[in-house]
Amino acid sequence: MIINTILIIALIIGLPVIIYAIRRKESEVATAKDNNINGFLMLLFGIYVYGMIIISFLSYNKVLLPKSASEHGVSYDKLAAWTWGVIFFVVFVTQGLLHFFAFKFRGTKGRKSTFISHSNTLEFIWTGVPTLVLAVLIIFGMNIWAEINYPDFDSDPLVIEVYGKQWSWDARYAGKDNVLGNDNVRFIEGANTMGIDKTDPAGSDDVMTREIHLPKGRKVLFKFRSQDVLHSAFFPHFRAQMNCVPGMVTQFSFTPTVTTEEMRKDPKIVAKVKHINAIRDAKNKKLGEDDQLEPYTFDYLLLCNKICGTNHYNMQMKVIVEEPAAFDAWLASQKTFASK
Ligand SMILES: [Cu+2]
Repeated sequence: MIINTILIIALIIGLPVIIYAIRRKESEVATAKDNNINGFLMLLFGIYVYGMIIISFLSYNKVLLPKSASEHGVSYDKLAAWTWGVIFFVVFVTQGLLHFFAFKFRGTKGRKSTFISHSNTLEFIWTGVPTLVLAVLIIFGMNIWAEINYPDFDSDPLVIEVYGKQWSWDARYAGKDNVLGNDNVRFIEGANTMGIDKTDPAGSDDVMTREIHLPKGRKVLFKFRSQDVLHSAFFPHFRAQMNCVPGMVTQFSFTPTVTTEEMRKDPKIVAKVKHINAIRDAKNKKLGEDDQLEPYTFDYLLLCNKICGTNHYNMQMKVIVEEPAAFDAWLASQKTFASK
């Protein structure tokens, strides 16, 4: 709302200036008045840009994700924070100087610019400083990349397969043997929505589910497949994403560290849920008795992050992180592929 108002005000102020500039054709040579107008407009525009940045930070920080719910997510967030910190520092200084110098050195009769053909000192500074800063960021980033993408597979991770298709997800647990049975798109029939091979004994104890349960503190190794087009399995709260590619298996591993119940008590989530429910309450006042919206409760989600067709938005699956005992009880209560 505030942003819209500011944009409209900016347009109202800006339009007459543009129209004035277009209509005024008498002279091609800038007068002292033109130079002053342009100088001050550059300064004003700078103040406007900085104002917008500050307002956006204040009004939109509530839509940011809460703290990471996975082990690697903490280093991932640290890397993101450092990168943003460096970017904002550089932008604040350079953009500010750009507007200020455009104002300070606006055209003045009789003033000429200095001609500098080359300066070794300047070349050294503007090559050296970015090289150093980028090298630090890249080395830091590559370490975290390696930590996330080459996890220690000897730690007996829980194997879960995620199968994307237009437009829903299926999940499969590898069962007691922790080995997924073979699969093929040609075996898809009736309840066998993931195409599990009936002749492979490793598949008989596999468990197909419509939601993902994860035990807190245990490493999970996800195997991703797609039935049709490119999908992308996106777990925003765990800072994890991997493409699901037809014809190949991709993988990603993470360790959940915060249960759903614990995350629901996080102050940021409490505020978010309160905000969403206030919107729902307001809507409910206008809706009939049969169309009432249910109150929202927080849940982790698996989303699709590739625009994969008309119902792309509908590709979501609930993810529940719970204590290991509760997880074991839930998995034991599920039917295996053989018993289906
Ligand atoms: Cu998709």
